Amino acid sequence: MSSNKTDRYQHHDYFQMDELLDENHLLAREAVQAWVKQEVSPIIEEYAEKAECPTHLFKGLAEIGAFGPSLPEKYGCGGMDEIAYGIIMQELERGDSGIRSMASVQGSLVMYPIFKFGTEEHRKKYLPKLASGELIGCFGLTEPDFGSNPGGMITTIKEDGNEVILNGSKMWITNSPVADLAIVWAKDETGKIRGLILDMDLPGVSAPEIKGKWSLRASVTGELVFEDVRVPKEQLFEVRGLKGPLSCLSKARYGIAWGAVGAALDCYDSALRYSKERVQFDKPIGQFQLTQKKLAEMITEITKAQLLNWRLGTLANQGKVSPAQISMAKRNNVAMALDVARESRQIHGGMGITNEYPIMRHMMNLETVLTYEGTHDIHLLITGNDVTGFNAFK
Ligand code: TGC
Ligand code: FAD
Repeated sequence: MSSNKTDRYQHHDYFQMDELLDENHLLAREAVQAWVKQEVSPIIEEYAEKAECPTHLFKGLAEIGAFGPSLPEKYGCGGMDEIAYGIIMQELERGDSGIRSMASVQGSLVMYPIFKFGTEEHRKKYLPKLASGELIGCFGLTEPDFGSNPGGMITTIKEDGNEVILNGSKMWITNSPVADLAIVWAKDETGKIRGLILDMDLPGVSAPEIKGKWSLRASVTGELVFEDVRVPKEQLFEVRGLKGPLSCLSKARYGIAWGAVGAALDCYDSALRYSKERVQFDKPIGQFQLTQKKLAEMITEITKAQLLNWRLGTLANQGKVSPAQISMAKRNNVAMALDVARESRQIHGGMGITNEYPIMRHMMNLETVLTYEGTHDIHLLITGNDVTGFNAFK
């Protein structure tokens, strides 16, 4: 039985969605697919097994335009639309959720807030270097005691002349151990949440790695610890309140809604091929109704998620998408991908638990994707709040 480490992946487009895409979208997809095939697929199982981040891929991600694809070209970014951004995330996550994370954090959680909330000087100073991968960034919102409820954070900044003094800690921060800068969210003396661009080399900053993850093993995760860090005031964003970080999350959650479909497509593709090749009781297992039920339901759910993404992207391009619509898509598509991974694992039988196939890696990764950027249940509560007008968080 041949493994999915080979490059036999076929794109699955059951409802002819490609007709809804323009030439730029298709070119972006082709370029990222080719890069993933050449640079990610051959090495990813090994890096995941070693629990090591393939940091050499940052440069390649920059070269294919994965950092800030929908931010303006004048800052060295892609200048593409939101659908192109989504397609890029989909193709990266078909390779691995951790690789998509490398791009999500850099583009949506570091470059986007600098673009949206920074000064023109910030934009000119940081965006081109972040787009080219010369600088790597991370995003510090979550704290040890404040995950789903970031508004409760206890990291603080205190004014002192031309500087602020930063104290506190952040937890579960993608890329923090390898980052050159961090977007950090902290409360000022009036209790308002402020954001700042932090140089990771400043005295008092440390970023110990979090070890022992069984998920997102090819992505590096760490803490951020701040001990009396003196940050120049000009590094602060003007925006105040939780809407600052939450609007960055909207951008990243949008990318995850697309990315999760990529992981699901890879699991489905592998299961479909396996079902035609694997013979039991003298027949390919794809001839059994129970296998067909799994495959038919997988492609149905993938197709529904693809349609949801296309509409989400269209609304985003028109500037009409709401955070609650993004939450619905993130929640639906990640849960769908996890279900597809589990069904795909069953179709692969015992082989499905090995690293000959990508299924267990995707499945384990998706447990993180279900949790970060707002958990599955938090997104359900966002939808509940949106449709009823009643807030059930607190
Ligand atoms: P709430 O009172 O609802 O809102 C506070 C202010 O924010 C505004 N707002 C948003 N703005 C833009 N985009 C959104 N998605 C927004 N959601 C809310 C809101 O209008 C309000 O504005 P204003 O002007 O009235 O002040 O806040 P709350 O404290 O009740 O919390 C709401 C809740 C629970 C939904 C929110 O805190 C939440 O989303 N929690 C989940 C936390 C989360 O997602 N953390 C992610 C951390 S980063 C991460 O995981 C990166 S993974 C990276 C990777 O590797 O890919
Ligand atoms: P908790 O908030 O403690 O939640 C535990 C459980 O309680 C969940 O099931 C949750 O749904 C449930 N729950 C909480 N509140 C409610 C409620 N009101 N009603 C019902 N149920 C509730 N954060 C960053 O800031 N930057 C990053 O780069 C980043 N990268 C990450 C990378 C990885 C690998 C992981 C695992 C996490 C990352 N995160 C990052 C943090 C991530 O966003 C949080 O883990 C997530 O928001 C959930 O917070 P928590 O883990 O503290 O869980």
